[in-house]
Amino acid sequence: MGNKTLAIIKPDAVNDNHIGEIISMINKAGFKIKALKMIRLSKDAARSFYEVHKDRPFYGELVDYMTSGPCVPIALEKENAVEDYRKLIGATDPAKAAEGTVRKLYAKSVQFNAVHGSDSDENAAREIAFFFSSKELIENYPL
Ligand code: 3AN
Repeated sequence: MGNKTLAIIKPDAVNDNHIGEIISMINKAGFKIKALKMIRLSKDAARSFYEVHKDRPFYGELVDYMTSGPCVPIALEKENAVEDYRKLIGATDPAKAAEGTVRKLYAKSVQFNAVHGSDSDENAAREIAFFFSSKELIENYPL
């Protein structure tokens, strides 16, 4: 058992065929996958997911990007999940991301930055519930 966080492999990384490498990095870093799917977000769903950013100048572009192709939301569990996953993915801007992080390897820019990670336990719970019903979250795993 541990804390949960929501990862999303975003449309640019899906389009570039990096789903496998990114999931492998997540597994090797000790996270357990509790739920996973591939979906194409509607504009309304993307607007709602990123509502916290609605007054930011990049909100429209962010919604366009997140609806440009399928993405892969993944509910993860690990002790200290939120912080450890953000360490694994690196800084929002790949130019500032540490060597070996997901964004250093696969992000193209601050906008097309390959992956999402929740920024608090509270947001993780909200974001996981946005993509997954309680029935879709696998309990009693690993065995
Ligand atoms: P993070 O994804 O590291 O939590 P946030 O929450 O600040 O970063 O930003 C959410 C998303 O909005 C980013 N992943 C990126 O796609 C987009 N974004 C953030 N800052 C910018 C920016 N300055 N210009 C364009 N898009 C941005």
